[in-house]
Amino acid sequence: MTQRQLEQLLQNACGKPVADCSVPQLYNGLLSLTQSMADERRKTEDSGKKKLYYISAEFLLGKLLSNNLINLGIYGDIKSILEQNGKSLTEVEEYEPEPSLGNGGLGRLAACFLDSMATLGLNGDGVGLNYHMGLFQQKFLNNSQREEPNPWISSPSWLKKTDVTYQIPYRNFTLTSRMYDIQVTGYENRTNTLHLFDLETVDEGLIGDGISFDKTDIQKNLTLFLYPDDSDRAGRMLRIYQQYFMVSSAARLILDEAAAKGSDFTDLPDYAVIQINDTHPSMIIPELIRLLTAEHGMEMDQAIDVVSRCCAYTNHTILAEALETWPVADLKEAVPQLIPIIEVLDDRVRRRFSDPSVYIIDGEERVHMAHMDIHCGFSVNGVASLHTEILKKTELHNFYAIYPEKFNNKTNGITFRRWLLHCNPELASWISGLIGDGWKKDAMELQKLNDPKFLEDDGILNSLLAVKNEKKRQLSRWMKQNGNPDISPDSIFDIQVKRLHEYKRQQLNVLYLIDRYLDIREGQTPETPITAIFGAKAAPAYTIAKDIIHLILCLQQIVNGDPKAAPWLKVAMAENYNVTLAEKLIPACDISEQISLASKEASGTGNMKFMLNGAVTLGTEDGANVEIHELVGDENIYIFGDSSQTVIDRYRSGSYRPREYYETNPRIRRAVDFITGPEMMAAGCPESLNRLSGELLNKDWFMTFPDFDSYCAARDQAFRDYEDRRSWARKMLVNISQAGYFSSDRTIAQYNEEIWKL
Ligand code: 26Q
Repeated sequence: MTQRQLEQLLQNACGKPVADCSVPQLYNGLLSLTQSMADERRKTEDSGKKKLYYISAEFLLGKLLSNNLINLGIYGDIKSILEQNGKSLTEVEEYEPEPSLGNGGLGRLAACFLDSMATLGLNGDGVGLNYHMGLFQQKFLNNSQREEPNPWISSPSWLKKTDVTYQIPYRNFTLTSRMYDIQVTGYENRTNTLHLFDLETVDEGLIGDGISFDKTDIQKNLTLFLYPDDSDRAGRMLRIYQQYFMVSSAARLILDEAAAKGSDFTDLPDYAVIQINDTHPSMIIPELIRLLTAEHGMEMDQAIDVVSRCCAYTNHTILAEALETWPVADLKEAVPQLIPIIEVLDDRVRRRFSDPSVYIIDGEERVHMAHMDIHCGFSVNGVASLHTEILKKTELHNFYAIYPEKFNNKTNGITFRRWLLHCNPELASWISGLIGDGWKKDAMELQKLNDPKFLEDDGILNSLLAVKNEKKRQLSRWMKQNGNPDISPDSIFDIQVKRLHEYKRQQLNVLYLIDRYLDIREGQTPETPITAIFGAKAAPAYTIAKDIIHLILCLQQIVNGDPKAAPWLKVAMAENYNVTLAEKLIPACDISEQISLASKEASGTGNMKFMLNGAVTLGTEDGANVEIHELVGDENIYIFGDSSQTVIDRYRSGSYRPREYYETNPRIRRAVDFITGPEMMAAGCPESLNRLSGELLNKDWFMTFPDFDSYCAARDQAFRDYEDRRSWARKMLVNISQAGYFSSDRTIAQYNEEIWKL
């Protein structure tokens, strides 16, 4: 298609000449143009019999317009058409609301996987829920997080209403679910679909102050929010209602699609493979068995066998509190029809195995969702090699002993379309200038960059630094225009962005910053000024996580307001961290903070995005950091802290006493005392700061103190090494060149070869 023809299509879609359109009109026109182009790439004829269903409570998509334009191969043409007409694609991009259907890594992974499945031409759709308010919007008020609803669905929207509806039965009532579809365009390939089920009767008027609402009014609230506060029973019940709504709709869709292709359901595994993304969709197992037996007349044994050959489970965490268990009584209250099925499954386990640790229903009458997945699925995978090893050796050891053949590793990946082509076109074209365009389809070609002819060429290294510099300038401008602290692009950008969680240890980062700040006040200034950037949302009911945000914001106020320190150290916590913001922050990063307590971060995927964009990792030997370390070598990463084995042993022995570190390590004592010192107390809320300091001194469950000294040493070393710009640029280049392994195209190819077999 020529640019003229494309412009004509766009003009038709907008209903008037491009030059006469407002930004919203251009957005509407581009949206409908891309939707119709995507539809043309829907390959029904060669879809094949078998389909993958990726079922997930979250799909953290990010904005869709640019990604679709890139994948349809028209980004450059559209950009210049708009420019020729005096319009800016950037303004249209900014106008688009970001879908709010996810929270963190698990949801973003699902989105990357959708992109890669379509890109590889695989027949795979996503299935989830259409939360009207999604995850909350974060506002900072009095140095604290405040949550507000995030009404992201605008008109027009990428969501397309379908005619598909299902009746979802609960104990006391039946609800109607309706399917909405979002097209998923692959990079120069087919279009797949994300199916999102929604409740017809949702009432946004239920929302009161902030994000509060009546949690018991299921017929009005079911698809209002992602992860409603489950600190009380009503919240937990709502989660059960939500999960069942998602999986019952998904199960019916899967059976309908298989039947339409000729399945009599005894051969369902030839038509459907179901990837269960963590345990939130696990109820699909008993629900499918129930539908096959109760509504389609299949014998129980056969139904269990058929479903078990369809389902595969991905584990994303070993944190005990995130491994879902539901009281039988709660399930009985909402979805009593599942209880007899779950009891049959548990009964079969008890007849085969004597070890109570592998039962589905435990001695306290709780259903262990992961146990059900492992017994009633054909595959169990972890998301990075260390994580899978820990599952096999420790966390799920008793299951591994029973079913060694089910366990496998699929190291996570990211889509290079969004995380390089889209967010960092400057770097993408710099790379193509050196090694051509092949890496866009085969990410391993990035290794061509790992060549002395580039690594030893000052001109090339300087031009790489210039790209980074430009991205830092862009970020600084954006931060300033959007009410965030003023940051200098000539400082070192040290960034930690991710969900706020104690195991990710934002608090360790803060302890370092306090220490550094106090040093600066005493005259020990760094060579190059440092900017420590944070972005994180805390779950609304997670008190300590909110305390940590409060601590960061108070420190930001103190440090940035101190004329002695501010020229050397800035703290900048960006508000409402989301995919759109990540796309601005990651390309501008020099040092990527991946400092979780070893053994706790299953994989991490931010670490991969930073590496791909030429940041150097400062991290523990945890999750995929281990694989990054192996790929780039000791010279090109900063590793610190106790090993996962040491950590696991320390938990086992119960020997950790944080107070001993506080009493014997003067730097730790100085930093912790600062949290409850007069300056902090004046800036913040004493109750919150005291609680946090008490938590560290008495519990420190994620062991920040034992790693403190080695963290400080590694971080200081990285800051010193940054001074040698030439050798730093070489580290950047090695990181970029080795990032190809972390393309989600590789991950998805492995899922397909070893699990899905489409
Ligand atoms: C559980 C119970 C009750 C309420 C909520 C939850 C819950 C919600 C979300 C539990 C877990 C999550 C999300 C987990 C998540 O994002 N895990 C991340 O998955 C990434 C992709 O595999 C990994 O890279 C990260 O290491 C992992 O933390």
